[in-house]
Amino acid sequence: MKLGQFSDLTIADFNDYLDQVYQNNYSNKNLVYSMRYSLANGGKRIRPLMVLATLKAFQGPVDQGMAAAAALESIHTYSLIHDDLPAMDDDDYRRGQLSNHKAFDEATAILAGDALLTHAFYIISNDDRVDSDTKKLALVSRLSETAGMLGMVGGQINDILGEGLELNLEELQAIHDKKTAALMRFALEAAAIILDLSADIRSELSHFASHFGLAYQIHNDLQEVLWTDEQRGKQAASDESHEKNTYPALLSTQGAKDSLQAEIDTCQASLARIKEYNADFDSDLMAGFLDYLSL
Ligand code: GRG
Repeated sequence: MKLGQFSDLTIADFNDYLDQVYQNNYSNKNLVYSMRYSLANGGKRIRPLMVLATLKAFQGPVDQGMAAAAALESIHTYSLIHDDLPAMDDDDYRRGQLSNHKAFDEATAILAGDALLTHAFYIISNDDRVDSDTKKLALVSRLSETAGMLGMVGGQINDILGEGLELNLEELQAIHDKKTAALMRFALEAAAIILDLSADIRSELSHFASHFGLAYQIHNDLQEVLWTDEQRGKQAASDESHEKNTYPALLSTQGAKDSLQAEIDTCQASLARIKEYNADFDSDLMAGFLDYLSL
């Protein structure tokens, strides 16, 4: 199956599920309204899709991944709200619309992020589609590991501490392994937990997700450089790209493109190995994620 075909239907189902989870019928309407604003405003849903497509690729029950997928998107959304705050990136816009603290106010944005983070664990622990408490505990454990100080938040603080320093490639990769790839590892591991997959397959899925995460970050950095090249002229773009630790700043635009291709090749080899472990694995469906990485 092609990922596009799968994602159209599945994302619609996922959005309905998310809508139910975050119904705006609570007394604290402004908080939930602000959470829904950021959950709804145009994200690509790639992380939830990774959970659900992995289940599908192993011919598993896609509906059992909804809670993990919604929890993951909640945490991703909180990270973007907090990342846009004046104390972090100070961005007025996200996905072409006002960022949460501009559409509401800073206190609401901080609390919306806090509530999305906390509710992620509520969603998983109160889910009735995954019928094993052991699996739910494993999902909570892995999500807290990949999102918190051992994962995304740890990567974010190292990124902030590294600003203005000349990091080497290994240091940059270590930051993005935590900041970006860790949540993607959770996506594939969530499916592996639900399906109770073997340790060999789990570790290969994790390998795929780690390299996909790095590729996603390189792609994101390159898009910014190529966009600013177009919009503001090459000199402005290259000046700016040196302020922060990004792949194009460290490796040059061409070097970053080569690294992106190398990560894509690693992902493809990883999918082929999973297929060797399990002949029913739909590697073509998962290869669809690599289409996100075209420039
Ligand atoms: C504030 C705790 C905290 C963490 C922030 C994720 C993050 C860490 C910051 C966001 C900035 C950024 C560029 C992170 C790299 C990961 C990345 C490419 C995020 C954007 O993800 P997409 O493209 O977003 O999947 P959409 O808009 O599609 O949901």
